[in-house]
Amino acid sequence: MNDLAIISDIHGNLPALEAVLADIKSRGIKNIMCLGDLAGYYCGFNEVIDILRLNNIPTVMGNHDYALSFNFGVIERSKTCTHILKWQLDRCTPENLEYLRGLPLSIDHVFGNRQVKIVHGGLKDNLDEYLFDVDDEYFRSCNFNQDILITGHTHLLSYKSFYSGKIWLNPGSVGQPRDFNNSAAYLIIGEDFLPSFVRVPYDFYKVIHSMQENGFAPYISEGLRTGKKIS
Ligand SMILES: [Mn+2]
Repeated sequence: MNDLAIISDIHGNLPALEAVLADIKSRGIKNIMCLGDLAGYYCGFNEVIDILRLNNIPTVMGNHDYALSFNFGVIERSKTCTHILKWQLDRCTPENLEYLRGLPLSIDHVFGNRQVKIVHGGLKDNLDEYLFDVDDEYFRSCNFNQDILITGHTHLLSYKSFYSGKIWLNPGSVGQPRDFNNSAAYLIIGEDFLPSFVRVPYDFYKVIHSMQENGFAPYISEGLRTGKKIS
């Protein structure tokens, strides 16, 4: 059995994705799954979507992907996100728009002898639930009968294992870490089902400069340097 790499929340950050994929390749890992949010925030979104699409990496839909492909780029709670997504919608290739529209809300996958479910947000709302913690009651109320739940969206690393044997994981974000660490984050699940959280440094100034060149306000890219959430 091979290790499984989980990537999430790339948000158009091409240099971060390239660094993470190179790291995954250097470890000889061939199984990769993606928790969505390819779109949003940074300028390299078409290149990012191309890579996931052309490499057939199993990917679920994120809220930014949904907003771009089904909601005219609108995310109601954020003027900044909407402004960027409308810019991306004007430039999104037809192939990539069609690809985003076709992404599933969840994927069930068998890894070793365990059943894995991946979603962008959570079990109650696959697209837009911010899952900061999980307990047995959450699994019960959602009829979660699989073994391993992997969620993204918060951009924060999480790992919790239960007496029942269930495991909950969040790999953090490739393209926009929010844990005060500016290295790209991803997750490897080993053959023993134990997680390794990996950080990969990359040149975020490339992204900051390309955003500047395209006329975006500096605060949008500032978090790439500080590892803080955009406020
Ligand atoms: Mn998201």
